[in-house]
This record gives sequence, C-alpha cells and structure tokens, in this order.
Amino acid sequence: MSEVRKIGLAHWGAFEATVVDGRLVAAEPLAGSGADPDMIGAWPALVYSKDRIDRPHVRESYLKHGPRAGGAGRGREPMVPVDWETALDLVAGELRRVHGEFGPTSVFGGSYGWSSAGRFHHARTQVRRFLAAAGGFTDQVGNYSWGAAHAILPHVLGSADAVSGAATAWDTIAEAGDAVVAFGGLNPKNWHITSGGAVDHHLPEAVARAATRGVRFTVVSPFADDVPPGLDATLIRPRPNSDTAIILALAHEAVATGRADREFLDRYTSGAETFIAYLNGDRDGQPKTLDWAAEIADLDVAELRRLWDTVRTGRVMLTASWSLQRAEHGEQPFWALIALAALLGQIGQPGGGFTFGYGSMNGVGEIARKGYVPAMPGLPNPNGMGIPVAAFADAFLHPGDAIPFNGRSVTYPDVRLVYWAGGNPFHHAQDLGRLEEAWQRPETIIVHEPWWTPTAQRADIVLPATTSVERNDIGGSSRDPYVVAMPRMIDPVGEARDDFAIFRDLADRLGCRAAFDEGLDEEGWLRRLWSQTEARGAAEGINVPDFETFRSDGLWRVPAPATPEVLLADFRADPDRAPLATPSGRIELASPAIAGFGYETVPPHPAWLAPAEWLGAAGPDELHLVTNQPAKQLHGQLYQALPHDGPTPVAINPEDADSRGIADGDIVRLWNGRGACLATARLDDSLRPGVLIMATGAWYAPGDDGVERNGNPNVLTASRRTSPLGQACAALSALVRIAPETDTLKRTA
Ligand SMILES: Nc1nc2c(c(=O)[nH]1)N[C@H]1C(S)=C(S)[C@@H](COP(=O)(O)OP(=O)(O)OC[C@H]3O[C@@H](n4cnc5c(=O)[nH]c(N)nc54)[C@H](O)[C@@H]3O)O[C@H]1N2
Ligand SMILES: Nc1nc2c(c(=O)[nH]1)N[C@H]1C(S)=C(S)[C@@H](COP(=O)(O)OP(=O)(O)OC[C@H]3O[C@@H](n4cnc5c(=O)[nH]c(N)nc54)[C@H](O)[C@@H]3O)O[C@H]1N2
Ligand SMILES: [Mo]
Repeated sequence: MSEVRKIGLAHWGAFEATVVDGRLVAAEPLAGSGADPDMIGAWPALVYSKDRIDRPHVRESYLKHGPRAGGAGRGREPMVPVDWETALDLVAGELRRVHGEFGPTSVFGGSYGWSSAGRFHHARTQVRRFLAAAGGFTDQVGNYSWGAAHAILPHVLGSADAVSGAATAWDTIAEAGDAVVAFGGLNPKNWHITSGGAVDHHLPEAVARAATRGVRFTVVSPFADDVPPGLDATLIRPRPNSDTAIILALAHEAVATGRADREFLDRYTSGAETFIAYLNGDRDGQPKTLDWAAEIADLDVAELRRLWDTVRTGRVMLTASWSLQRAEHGEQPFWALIALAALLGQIGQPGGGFTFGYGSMNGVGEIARKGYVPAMPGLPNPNGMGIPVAAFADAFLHPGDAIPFNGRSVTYPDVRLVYWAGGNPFHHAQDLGRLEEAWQRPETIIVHEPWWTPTAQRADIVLPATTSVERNDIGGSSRDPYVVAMPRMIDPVGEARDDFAIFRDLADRLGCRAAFDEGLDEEGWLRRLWSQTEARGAAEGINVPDFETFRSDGLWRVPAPATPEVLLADFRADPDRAPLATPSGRIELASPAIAGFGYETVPPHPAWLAPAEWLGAAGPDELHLVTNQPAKQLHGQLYQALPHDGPTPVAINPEDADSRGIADGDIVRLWNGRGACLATARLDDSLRPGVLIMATGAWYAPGDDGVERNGNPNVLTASRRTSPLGQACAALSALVRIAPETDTLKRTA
C-alpha cells in the first residue's frame, strides 16, 4: 500500500489530501488555516461522485442530425457516449462552420463562472483564450458578484479597485476604529470562500479583535444570521433594497447638523453642491430626513436616530456587502455610501471611511502583499465583442436588439453556437424558465464539465473535464499571503481530460495551435507563470524561491507589506499628486458623465429610486425573497457531494408562517409569475417579517408540472437588470408567494 499526503487548493480553502494507492481517500483543512472542514472533507465525494462525466457525450438527435436537430430536445433526450476523436471532430467542425457562415460574434464564449482554483487550468480563462485564438467570439463583460459596482465606481472613484481588490485592513479598525456600520452585515458563511483560493481564513478573529478593543458594531440587514456568532452588535432590520434611503438620510443629517466636513468636501470631492441640493429636496421638495427614510425602510425613526448617533462621532468604518448592489438600482447604495463617508471626512484614514465587501468574501481586509499570484494572460479578441454578463439569455432571445450600457449602445449578436467551460448558467442566471426558452435558440451548445450539472445535461456535446486534483497548477488569491503549488494527486477519473488539453487538440484541428498554447505544455506554462512571481519579487526586492523549491515546499508565504492597507490613503495624503482617474480627479458626488448619458433611472448623483419589486410595492400576500450564497457550497459546486435533507431551506418569520399554515420543516411551494419551486420551511423569528431568505446552489430540477424540485430560487428571480448604467444582475429584487406543498405531502405520504 502506498500512502502520500499532498497540499491542494480550492476556492473554499487549502487542504491536505491523503492518497492511498492512487485514490484520494480523505482531505482536511490545512492545519491552522481556518477553512471549513465540511467543504474540504467533501473532496473524495466530489472527485468520485456518481455525477462525474466518464466520457464525451452527444445528445441523441444531435448525433444524428447535427445542428439541424433543433434545440427543443436539450435536457430531455438521452446523451449518447462517443469516443474523444468523434467528439473533437464534431466540435472543431461546428466551430469552423459557424465561424465561416456567420462570423466570430455568432460564437458565444463568455462562459461566465468560477471554474476552479488554479491559475493555469482556470477553465473560463482557457476557453476564452482558445476562442480568441480560433478567430474571435462574443464575450461577457463584468461579473455577477459586483456588476453594478464595476460600472458605477469608475465614475465615482476612477476605478473599480474598491470592490475588486482594495480594502482597508481590519487591523486598522482594531487599532483606530470606534464603530463599524455594516449594511448587509458580516455573514461568516461567506468567509469560507476566496476567489482563487486562500490559505488564511482568519476574519472571525479579526472582527473579534476589533470588538475586544471596543469597536462597536451595527449590522443593517433583515436577517440576524448576518451578525457573526458571539459578536455583540446592534441589529437594524430594514426592508430589503431600502438601504440607499437610510444612507441618504444619514448624509442629510450630516449636512443639517453641521457635521459635514466641508474641508474634506472642498479638497477631495466634486459635485457636493448638487448632491446636497438633492438631500435638501431643492428640486423634488422632499428633504431626505430620517423620518423620510424610516417610512421607506419601515423602521422606527428612533432606530435611525441611534444609528446617526453612532456615525456622527469617532472613527467610523462604513461598509456594504456586495449583495446590496445585486438589486434593481444596485449602483445607488454603493455611491451613496461613498458620499456619506465623504461627508464624514474619514476616507483614507486608518479604521475609517468606507470599504466594500468585508462581509462578502474571505480575505477582504486581510493583510497581503499584492501581485505575487501569477495571472494567466488572456488573448486579444479583435473580431469579437462583449455583452453585459447577465444579458446573455436576452441576447439569445433577441438578436439584433440594441441596449444602452454605461453610455454606449450594445447590439446583441446573432448567437448560433454556445461554448461553456467552467460555469453553470442553470445555477447562476435569473428567471431560469426564461433561460430554458432562450437555451433552445442556438444551433449548437458545447459544455466542458467534470459533472452532470443541469447545464451539462442541457448541452449537445459534453466533454468531461478533469478536476484540479487531477493536474498540476499554481493557485492563490491577491487577498491572501500565500501562493500554492497545486500538484496532480491522482490520475484523471474516467476519460476526463484537462480543458487545456482539449483546447490544444481542437486548436490543432483548426490550425491555431501556436496562437493558443504559444508552444508551451503544462510544465512550460507553470514555469512561465512562476517567472511572473519571480519578476515581481525582483522589482520589490523580495526573495522568491526558485520553482523547484516552491514545488517541493508545496506553498510559499509572501512576506507581509510593511504597513496595512488603508483604502485611498495616497489620495488623502496628496490629491494633487495622487489624483483619482475621474474627470475631476476627485471623488465625484455628482457625475457630469452620468448626467450626459441622460438615463432617466440613473440620476447624476446618488439617489433613492424604488425598485419595481420590493415590499413597498408588494401585493397583500407577497413576500420579498432574498437569495443569498449557500453556507456549505460554492454556488452550485459541492451540491453533488454534500447531504441534503429535502429541498433548500427557506427562512420565514413565524408570523408569516402561521398566517399561511406553515410549520417548521414543512415542504413549501414558492411561486410568482415567473415560476415555482419547492423549499423546506425554517421558522426563524430573527428574520424581518415579510422577508424570505433562501440560498442559491441547488441543482435545477424542474418536474413535469414545471415546479422546480430541489429548491433553486432562480426560477423566481427576475432577469431585469440593475439599470442601463450597470446592466448587472439584480437577483435580490423579487416578490413571491409561499404556501404548504400539500400535493407533495400527499405524494410522499
Ligand atoms: N438568485 C441569485 N443568483 C445568483 C447569485 C445570487 O446572489 N442570487 N449570485 C451570483 C453570483 S455572485 C455568482 S458569482 C454566480 C456563480 O455562478 P457560477 O460561477 O456559474 O457557479 P459555479 O457553481 O461556481 O459554476 C462553476 C462550474 O464550473 C465547474 N468546474 C469546476 N472546475 C472545472 C474545471 O476544471 N473545468 C470545467 N470545464 N469546469 C469546471 C463546476 O462544476 C461548476 O459547475 O451566481 C450568481 N447567481
Ligand atoms: N459559503 C459561501 N460563501 C460565498 C459564496 C458561496 O457560494 N458560498 N459565494 C461568493 C461569491 S461569488 C460572492 S459574489 C459573495 C457574495 O457576497 P454577498 O453578496 O455579500 O453575500 P450574500 O450571501 O448574497 O448576501 C449577504 C447578506 O446580505 C443580506 N441582504 C440581502 N439583501 C439585502 C438588502 O437589500 N439590504 C441589506 N441590508 N441586506 C441585504 C442578506 O441577509 C444576506 O445574508 O459571496 C462569496 N462567498
Ligand atoms: Mo459572485
């Protein structure tokens, strides 16, 4: 018997795996890392899941008729196993045909999704490199996580850094802070995950340290789960999507009470007069007072007065989770929070100002030196185009339509072929019933997956991909102090192949191999990537181990920077020498550029706009459905490897449950005009009445009656997007009804 232990990395943390006679038998969190043992422990079940795809498969009628088969049978017909040569010839032939007949933009290859950790074998990076090398494709712009922020922040701060990487370190809050106000809270479940994977998972300790030093916490969220266990925090439970009104009212209070820092506004911002005129109601006649906000948020105004007392004095950190901006008008809460922080005048100071996403992902506010995790370079896509990430189903349904997007117009391409590797649109897209319809439109759909996800089930050609333990890689996150060598631990399961190897063979067939692989194999690429890390070290005078040493050590801890990061500290120190990349060089509290776009629903300053679906517009029996991230999964990942006791739990206040005859543990049905799904009721009196909370992540499984069985809430969410500015995912604005599922109960009795 041979037993070896190897270090690996997932988006859910670093682990030590035990491999016995070539089989991965156990995995545990790397000692001291703080990663979640359930998620890490699921590795063997994941790798050897009965849902692994063993061989290439082609949909039955597609095998017979090719692209003339039509899309109606997707997900219904049997999938027929074929050998690799047949499958690769089929894919190469289709790409050649569609490129030739319809041009590069008819190939949709944005392939949004998290794939797995590991920079080289990152599936989404590989598919986009391949399609670019093969002549171009339609890409997706932005992301689901913080698409609205990605669009608004460059107008306000000159870049999206404040959501994509930059954050004030927790240590500075413990040192210098008096209060943290967290809109959307600090839900510790989100700290299991880091994009790219991390070793350190120490935010619970960082928060506890700040609390021990006397920092007071306020959580603004409909849900007590958003307060870390053991943290003594004040909880304010507003209506979902009403945060902007609360933030604006605090800003108004700052102006009305003379607390506004005029010096800061003069030196560091532009457009303050326009914004203040809006707060005062100069044009709409409505001063944005605490009373005004209390009515919108349906709170006792005394709670907001106490909140104002908290932010008015001392060093205050204002933070918002990313969830706030995945809602209609999601650009506004982030812009408003920056504006409030500007009025308080603490931006760029330790422990004060604002930072986005402390509660959204592990590593936000962690101390780490940036630029040491190498990045797999992309390839230019000169004959292609890009559409907003969350607009793809719309594009399939309405080729030729033009939509406004951040001051431009984007015309939807005529998509004939879809190529997806490393994402699960039947997990991540809103209004899945509508996606089912859109998904029938293209002539050919190709998916690479290790598992039979709902998306793989709905493809014409499915190619089985390896998992990250079946190949060599380098991984890590800019929010973590480590770079991890990810060694191949086991042979590929079944006939699975690396995405890279699949694309290389396709590139051979299409005559674009040199452009795709640049003459390098896996080993050559890993060495090239490591040379990026070495170059970074050389430039900063940091000693980087050579590749062999790195590989034999399994990981390398990058020395910590001398001082913890403070967001916008350079700008604060000297705004003339370090101006922002905005037109004014300052923080824009009003944006002439946005004014120039003339969007009715995006005023040129932060503003309250009611969404179409929220409690302020609910019918008598309707509740606001919040769909958050799953605690023990990464999106749809790990669903096949962890136990499920019935459909996804939905949290409901006992008041709402009683009036509908729902008891704890009941199977319930949620529905609206878009669709219906089952869920398991969990009564929770910490939840604001009128609100339901249900995590994403269940594998979409509609029954013959159209009711989704596993509890995937995206059959209920709207495909309506944030605004013409962001065109981003707005999943968190949805109204639904809920009732006991008597039919199901009868059937299972
Ligand atoms: N209602 C609602 N919907 C949401 C959200 C919400 O808050 N509410 N959140 C949104 C957000 S923020 C996000 S980021 C998205 C996430 O949506 P996705 O990123 O699409 O979700 P994942 O399940 O991570 O999908 C990654 C897929 O890649 C596959 N995979 C893993 N490794 C490999 C590999 O090596 N090769 C290949 N070919 N495939 C691989 C996995 O099996 C998995 O199916 O969901 C969005 N959807
Ligand atoms: N365990 C786990 N962690 C994850 C992920 C995962 O799949 N699993 N996914 C990762 C990814 S891709 C992303 S983008 C991040 C997302 O990070 P977030 O978007 O911050 O996470 P969510 O869990 O969607 O939402 C956090 C909380 O916001 C609250 N909330 C929702 N709507 C509102 C509102 O209108 N107002 C207020 N005040 N609060 C509201 C909800 O109660 C919810 O619990 O999470 C990351 N972390
Ligand atoms: Mo995300």
